Amino acid sequence: MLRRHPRNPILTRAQIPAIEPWIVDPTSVFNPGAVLHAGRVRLVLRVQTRGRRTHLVMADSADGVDFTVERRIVSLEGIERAGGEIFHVYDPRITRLEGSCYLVVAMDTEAGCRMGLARTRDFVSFEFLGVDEAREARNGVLFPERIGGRYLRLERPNRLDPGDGPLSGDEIVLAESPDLLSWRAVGVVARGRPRYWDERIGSGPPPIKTRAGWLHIYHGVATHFGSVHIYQAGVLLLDLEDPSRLVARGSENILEPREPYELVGQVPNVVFPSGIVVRREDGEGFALPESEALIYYGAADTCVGLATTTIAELLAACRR
Ligand code: BMA
Repeated sequence: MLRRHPRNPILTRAQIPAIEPWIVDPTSVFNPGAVLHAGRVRLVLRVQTRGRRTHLVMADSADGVDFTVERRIVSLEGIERAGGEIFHVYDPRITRLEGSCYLVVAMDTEAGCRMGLARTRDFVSFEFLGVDEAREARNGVLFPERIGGRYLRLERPNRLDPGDGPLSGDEIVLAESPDLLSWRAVGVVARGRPRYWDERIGSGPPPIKTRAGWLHIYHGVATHFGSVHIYQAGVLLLDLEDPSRLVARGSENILEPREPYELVGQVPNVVFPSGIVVRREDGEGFALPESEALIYYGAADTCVGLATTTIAELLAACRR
């Protein structure tokens, strides 16, 4: 039900300019964060080099399809204060909140995977605000507003040990915070469904506010095929006033690897939604049902795909 853009993949490693000596002929670009900023679509790309090092690089577009990639590595000012060695900063999710754009990033550290937070107002300078030391987790996404005075975040605790790779998880948890830095888990909003398409799950892009509730795209991993895991995208809906309450969840995926660039690459069989842009909302910030949604996703951990749909279609998929 998502429509792949005819120009997919919309970003490949061929479009990443050399940023010597750090980025030269990189291996891949994937899992971008996305936001609408001053009428333009901004992506924060995950660029991976042949040394398997990860850098964040910005891209900018007027139409959301044709991107110009900046010749500059995004540096999160103050990240050294996090202490210890940080191996990778990746999979940024961007939320506009109280006039700033916040990035929740995954950080591979000596202690494990942690969620870090950075803020920017202009996409020129990025201020690192802190790291959540208390949690082994990934796929953190902030809500675009406070609810009941609290900041809210969806996150994916890494409690499963697959034995042959990084820790993973099968729950999306709602957490709350008075200050964006200290977080308390409120409860599980969705669990993996063993034997079906979404056995392990984690948040995709930040939730979208609609009159029907918080619309949320997540990724699900089918692990029962043995030789390969299949990453797909699905939708769920959370209650507007109490987002710890699941209102609806689609039973089928809405995007699965089918095209060659999704089936073949660095990690085969992966579509990994990480950014969403909705252009039309009403006066109170609710996305209009007829509004188009641009969904950016990593394909096979190698390139960036774009799939489009409408808010109304996504809401219908939640109830199917
Ligand atoms: C997940 C994350 C993503 C990645 C995906 C598929 O666990 O590491 O960054 O895109 O696996 O490899």
